[in-house]
Amino acid sequence: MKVCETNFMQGFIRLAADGYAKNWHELNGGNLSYRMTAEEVDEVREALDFTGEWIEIGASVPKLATAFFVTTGSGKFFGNVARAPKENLAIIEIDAAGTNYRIVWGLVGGGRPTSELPSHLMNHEVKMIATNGAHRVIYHAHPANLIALTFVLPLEDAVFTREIWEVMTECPVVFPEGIGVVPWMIPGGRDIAVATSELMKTYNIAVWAHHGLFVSGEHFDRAFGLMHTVEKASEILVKVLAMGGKRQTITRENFCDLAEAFEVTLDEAALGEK
Ligand code: 2HA
Ligand code: ZN
Repeated sequence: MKVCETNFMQGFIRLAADGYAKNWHELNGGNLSYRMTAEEVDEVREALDFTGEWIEIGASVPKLATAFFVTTGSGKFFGNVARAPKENLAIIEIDAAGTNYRIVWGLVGGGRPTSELPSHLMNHEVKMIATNGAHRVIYHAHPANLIALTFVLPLEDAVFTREIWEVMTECPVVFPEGIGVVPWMIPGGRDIAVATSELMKTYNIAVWAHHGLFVSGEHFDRAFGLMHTVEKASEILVKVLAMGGKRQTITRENFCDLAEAFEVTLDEAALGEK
C-alpha cells in the first residue's frame, strides 16, 4: 500500500486542503498532527526508513514513547500538501524515552516537522490520557475572526467561552466544556506548549491570543469541525460587535434548558451567576 493512498493519509491531506481553502493557512501558517494506530503503522511499515538520526523534541512526552505521528513540515505551506504530500509532510517515530523523534518517511528534499512539535506532542499526550486514547488529531490554524476577537474580548476562559456560546446555539452543545485561552506567548517553544497542554486537560479548544487556535479531536472531521464552528461563531460575533453590539441574546436560563434537552453539562464558570 502506498503511504499517500492510505485512509489516514488521505484524511490528513484533505484536512490540509480544506483548511487552506478556508483561508486559515497563509504562507506556512498552521500545523497538523495525527497519532497513528498500530495497524496503520503496520500498513506502511515497509515504506518507512528507520536509519534517520534521533532529534530532541524539546519536551518530554513519556506516554507517547514509540508512537508514530504524521505531521506537517516546518516552513511548509498547507496549500502545497495535496499536490506534494511527500515533500511537505513527515511520519515521525518517538523514541522509547519520549524525548527524541526521528523522521521515518517524507520531507523529501529536507526539512523538519512543524515548529510547534512540542505543543502538538504535549497536547497529544494530555488528550490521549484524558480520552483513553480516543483523540488522535491536534490541529492549529490562523482563522481571522477568532484572532480579531482576541484584541477585543477579555482573555479569560469563561468570558471567551460565554461570548462564543452566545452567538450560535449549537456551540454549547458541541463544546460544553468550553474554551481555554493562552495569553500572548512566543510560539514554537516549550513554555507555550506547557500552557496549552495544561488547558487541554479540561478543554478541546485553546485560543492563542493574537495568533490562532488549537483544537483536539478523535478524527480529522471532528478537529476540522471544531475549528470551523469556533471560527464561524467568531465571524458572527465580529459582525454583531460591528453592528453596535447585542440587543438581545441567549440567557442563562436558555442555556440551562438547552443543557437539559441535549443532555450536556455546561461549564459553570461560563454560565455565570444564577
Ligand atoms: O507557522 O503557525 O505557530 C506555523 C505556525 C506557528
Ligand atoms: Zn501559528
